Amino acid sequence: MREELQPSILDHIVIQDKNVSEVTEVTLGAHCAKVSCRPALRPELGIVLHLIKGNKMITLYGSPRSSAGRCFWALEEAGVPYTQKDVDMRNKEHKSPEFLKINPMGKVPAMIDGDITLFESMAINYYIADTYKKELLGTNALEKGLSIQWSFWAISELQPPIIEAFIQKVFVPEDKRDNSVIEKNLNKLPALLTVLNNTLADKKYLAGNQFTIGDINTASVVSICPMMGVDLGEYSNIKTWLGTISERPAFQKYQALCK
Ligand SMILES: N[C@@H](CCC(=O)N[C@@H](CS)C(=O)NCC(=O)O)C(=O)O
Repeated sequence: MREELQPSILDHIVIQDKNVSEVTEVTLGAHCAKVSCRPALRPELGIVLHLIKGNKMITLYGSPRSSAGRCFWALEEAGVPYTQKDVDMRNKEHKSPEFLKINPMGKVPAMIDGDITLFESMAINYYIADTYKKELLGTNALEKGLSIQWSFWAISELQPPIIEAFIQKVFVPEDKRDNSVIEKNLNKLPALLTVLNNTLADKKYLAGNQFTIGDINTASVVSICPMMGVDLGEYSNIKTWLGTISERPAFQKYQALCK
């Protein structure tokens, strides 16, 4: 299968060695006639070709250790080059007029890709998959539905009690801390984690055999649990699932960014 690159459509290509993060940009023109493979169709060459339309490169705002982390993971899974921009929360840069133009909520992450600006980490991840690696959406209607189902579940059911407890434990000074809020919210977690554990009894990933954005979005929330003193060891299927996921090279690259 051949596809000639058209300089009128593509401004430049990015050639990325699979094993290193270094990226070489090649301007189309003289070179374009020599490049005739589709992205990721020539793994034997050891290179991945990213076709960048309109000279755009993703910029992701936020630290990999924040809610932006799941987006860095998705970018690594998609194998797409990106630029990371720190937002100085201590100096309230996230509430500055400039940043509010990017995310009117004044939060990270936010993403700019060419003329597209998005916020909400899980939505950003679906955009990354849809634009750069469609299989991460799921490969059929059921997988796609399950991927979205578990993302919605993670953000609307699992994350709120974790965050409530997290805020009390981490941000509220000890003398002002309300332990009843921590207890009430942590008590909600076993029922939720049991639902997740049960669904993973006969599945490798949340959508079945296909790893999707739903796994990234859900695992990134579940991974906060141990920080709250929740022992995931009681949930053997969740542990197996997290173990499988943690072997993914993209996950390991994302983890390295967090150090
Ligand atoms: N639902 C949002 C949550 C984003 C969020 O709460 N980000 C935190 C950092 S982890 C933030 O920017 N907080 C600043 C604030 O709330 O003022 C998402 O998933 O993108």
